[in-house]
Amino acid sequence: MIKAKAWALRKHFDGFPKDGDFELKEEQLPALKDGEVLLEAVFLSVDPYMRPYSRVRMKEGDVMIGTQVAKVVESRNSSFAVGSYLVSRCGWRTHSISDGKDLTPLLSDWPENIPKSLALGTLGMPGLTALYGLMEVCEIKAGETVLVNAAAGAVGSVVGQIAKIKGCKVIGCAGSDEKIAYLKEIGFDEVFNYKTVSSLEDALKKASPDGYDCLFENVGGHFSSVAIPQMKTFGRIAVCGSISLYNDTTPQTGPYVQPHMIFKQLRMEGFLVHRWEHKNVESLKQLMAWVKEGKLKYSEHITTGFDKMPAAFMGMLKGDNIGKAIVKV
Ligand SMILES: NC(=O)c1ccc[n+]([C@@H]2O[C@H](COP(=O)([O-])OP(=O)(O)OC[C@H]3O[C@@H](n4cnc5c(N)ncnc54)[C@H](OP(=O)(O)O)[C@@H]3O)[C@@H](O)[C@H]2O)c1
Ligand SMILES: *[C@@H]1O[C@H](CO)[C@@H](O)[C@H](O)[C@H]1NC(C)=O
Ligand SMILES: CC(=O)N[C@H]1CO[C@H](CO)[C@@H](O)[C@@H]1O
Repeated sequence: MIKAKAWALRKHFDGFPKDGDFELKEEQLPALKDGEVLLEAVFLSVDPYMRPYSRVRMKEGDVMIGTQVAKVVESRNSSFAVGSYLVSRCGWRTHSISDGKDLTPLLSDWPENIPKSLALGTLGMPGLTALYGLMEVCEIKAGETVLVNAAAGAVGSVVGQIAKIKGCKVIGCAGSDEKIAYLKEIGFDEVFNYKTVSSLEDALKKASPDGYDCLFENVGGHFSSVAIPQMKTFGRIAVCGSISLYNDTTPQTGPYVQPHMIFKQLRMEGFLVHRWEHKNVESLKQLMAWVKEGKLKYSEHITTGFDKMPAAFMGMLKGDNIGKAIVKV
């Protein structure tokens, strides 16, 4: 019999998450039934959505939601070979049993020299989010100017690079000078540290005096209020995330967007990556091809130890990560 460890939500987050909001539990897993597989976590993902979804998808005591790259260690289902790797949505657990329904195998020809953890980042949900937000929502065209915030993160770093591949000019901002150096290294045209510029408005005007065709919005709040007036006529805004608002207890208010939306004839659309799930296999193949060609570079911020899951999650919210925040068991 296997003893699994799992991190549960002990108490709903109130403002920024705290150590005491999490609780480490042990679970005894039963023997496998026909059709089931036993999974062992190899890499776990910590993502911003866990903060807002904790309120609506979880009750106190539930295991934290999330995905992981897992290895099949025992199988009573011929579709899943022992030793194979897949992405599971079983949450913050070291071991789990699945009937196979919520499992996504890694691309079949995954190269040896590409870390499997990328299935949680550039070659997984965040990479797909970047691709769909740019291609389906912003509908970027060569020659356009794209602005992305949280640019050094899992989604943002892929957004900038795909926009470059598609022939756009890319402006990105992030919260440290080390991140800014990284963004230059991976080909962003203009970059700035939003925490140290004296005026966000001036920084945006300086980075692109003609304004922006597309805004890939990861941050929301104040940034959004300042960036929307900098859009060009017929600009498109893909509302992907609003991390600056996720742990508010009192809602923030800001300037109203309607006049800019009207007079600049802007389009603003929120989206969830799952909308284009039917295209995921071909999209992942495209992302993999760019990675292999060296056109899409990746960085990971890896924390070692399942016991450090809460710290890794809180660290990501605070901006510790360049690229995807990952926990290695
Ligand atoms: N719609 C969808 O389907 C979908 C899917 C995936 C992700 N998302 C959203 O996309 C965004 C990025 O996700 P990710 O997984 O790529 O995370 P990430 O960017 O790798 O990590 C979060 C980053 O957000 C930045 N940040 C935190 N608080 C901030 C604040 N108050 N103002 C500005 N920046 C702040 C931090 O970087 P700095 O050092 O730069 O501050 C931090 O590193 C999130 O909003 C997430 O919810 C949406
Ligand atoms: C294996 O799992 C899949 C997905 O849940 C299921 O459709 C299939 O019937 C299972 N196969 C066997 C042999 O149990
Ligand atoms: C009130 C509070 O704790 N605000 C923080 C919420 O989390 C973001 C990062 O996710 C911080 O930037 C805020 O300062």
